[in-house]
Amino acid sequence: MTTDTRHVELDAVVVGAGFSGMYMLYRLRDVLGLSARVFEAGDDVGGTWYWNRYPGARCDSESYLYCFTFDKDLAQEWTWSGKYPEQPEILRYLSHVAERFDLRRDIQFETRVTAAHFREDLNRWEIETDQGDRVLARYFITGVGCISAGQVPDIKGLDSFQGEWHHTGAWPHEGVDFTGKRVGVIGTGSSGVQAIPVIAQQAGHLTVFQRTPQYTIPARHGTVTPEFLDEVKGRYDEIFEKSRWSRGGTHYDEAEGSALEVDDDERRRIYEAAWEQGGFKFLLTTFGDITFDRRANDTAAEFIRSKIREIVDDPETAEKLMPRDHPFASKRALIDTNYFDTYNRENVDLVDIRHAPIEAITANGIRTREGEYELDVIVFATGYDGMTGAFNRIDIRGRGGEALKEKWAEGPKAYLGLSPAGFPNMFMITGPGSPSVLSNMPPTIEQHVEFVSDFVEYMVEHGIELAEADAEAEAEWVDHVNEVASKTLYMLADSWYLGANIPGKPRVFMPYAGGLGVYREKCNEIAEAGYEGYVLQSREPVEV
Ligand code: NA7
Repeated sequence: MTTDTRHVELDAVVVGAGFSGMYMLYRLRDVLGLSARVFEAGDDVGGTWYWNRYPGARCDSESYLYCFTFDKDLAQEWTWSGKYPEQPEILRYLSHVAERFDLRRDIQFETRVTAAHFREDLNRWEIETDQGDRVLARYFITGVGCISAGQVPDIKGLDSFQGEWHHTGAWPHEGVDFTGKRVGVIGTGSSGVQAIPVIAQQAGHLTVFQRTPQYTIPARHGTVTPEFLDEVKGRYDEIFEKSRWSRGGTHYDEAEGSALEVDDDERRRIYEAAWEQGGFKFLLTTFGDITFDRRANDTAAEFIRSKIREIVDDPETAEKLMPRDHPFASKRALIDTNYFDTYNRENVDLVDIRHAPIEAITANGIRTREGEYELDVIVFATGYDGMTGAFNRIDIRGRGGEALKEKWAEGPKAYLGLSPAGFPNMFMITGPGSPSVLSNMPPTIEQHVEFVSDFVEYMVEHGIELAEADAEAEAEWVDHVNEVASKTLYMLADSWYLGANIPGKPRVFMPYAGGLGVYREKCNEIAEAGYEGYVLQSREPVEV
């Protein structure tokens, strides 16, 4: 156990050593010259990619877009092996970044932050950890991730199960051997859709317990050639700049036309081409109104259903796999490799638990209303208490001892998704109310980190002791986030974006759907106007 931070005073404490915490540390320490410490629960860097080691775990953004852009040499020297980066490779990349910038010396691993209280008597944050550390810090910055608080549903009888079970987000480092075993997977979101085809190849038998059928687009994963990487690297400046100002954090030419303004043949041709290219291009580059207009969306949804009909041999299984109760991409759009084909395998069965819900987990497997399925291993691909769950696990208190959890009881509130009013000098990287999970994460994280570090630099230069979001500015931002969301189709699905997967969680759309580029522009305007919407308190009384 490291105890060298007991009762110490630092400029900043950062929670989490994923993309966010690592870059934040670099900016605070190496760019601004401040003292900073990162606390990380895992025993190494990586965040999401440290925990999510399930079979098939892979990023849905293309490799050359899923990386840091702040250092040109770093971008040039790293070589990705595939079109999409797989979990072990992302972890190697982040390890390389940690080494290159000597980050680990200021990261305290195997340490969970348990409490962070704003001490009004000191104008400092007092941070406590499960290792007994107590730190006073001027700035409290969270990089806790949006989908890090794993959710194992409360199903009767789990304790009695005689086999082994795992949640995809807390996968054993040594892996799980499925050879010859009877495996059950509950959940068909991103994690399930990635894991199911890989587990099916190894397991004796796989039963998939599906509550909601999903729209998923083939990734068309494969290796990348040196020529491709050379070409991309030669254009990195242009590619990165475009992704920074885009809606989804990519450099794709985002479509603007309507799916309703072309005839059926042309529409089908465009969808076919995007289906062949694979990945998020289907969502971003086909038609601009898919996420806003239900009739436009229906055309994409029907196209995907036609593909399911084509791919899946058994018509009854195909029917069960066809999503009809929510628009395409109103839940997180999914990218897969051989997902629908997997249901043509002899050793795979699909159980519709919307029709016959799970009643209990027994000693031998899972019992639904219609029967019992004997299993050796259960995989929970059941998702996360998204965006707010990781905050609620820490006792965070602002002015007057107000708990963040209480402040957010009706739904999260924070100015720009960065700063909750009443919590001075607290900044959240990819917090609720920011574009975060709706765009490619690394450029989104970089924008947040750079905004925060520029703000901190401004505070240091201008002798500002405290920066606190103005309650009115916060309320306006939350209204804006809701208003933008209300114009999308996101509101029509029971998704984790809306907290719908967690019993009792308020139904509030949490990320900002305005897009990364628009958000960046707003943040820049706010910074240029002297951090409008924040109340700034000077360190010394200003002489007039
Ligand atoms: P998701 O996307 O939240 O998917 C969870 C899946 O588990 C989804 O199919 C759920 O069905 C299902 N689920 C959740 N709770 C239950 C219960 N109680 N019973 C049965 N089925 C259940 O999580 P992922 O880990 O796949 O992906 C999270 C993010 O990671 C993803 O959005 C990307 O950003 C990367 P439902 O649809 O709710 O009916």
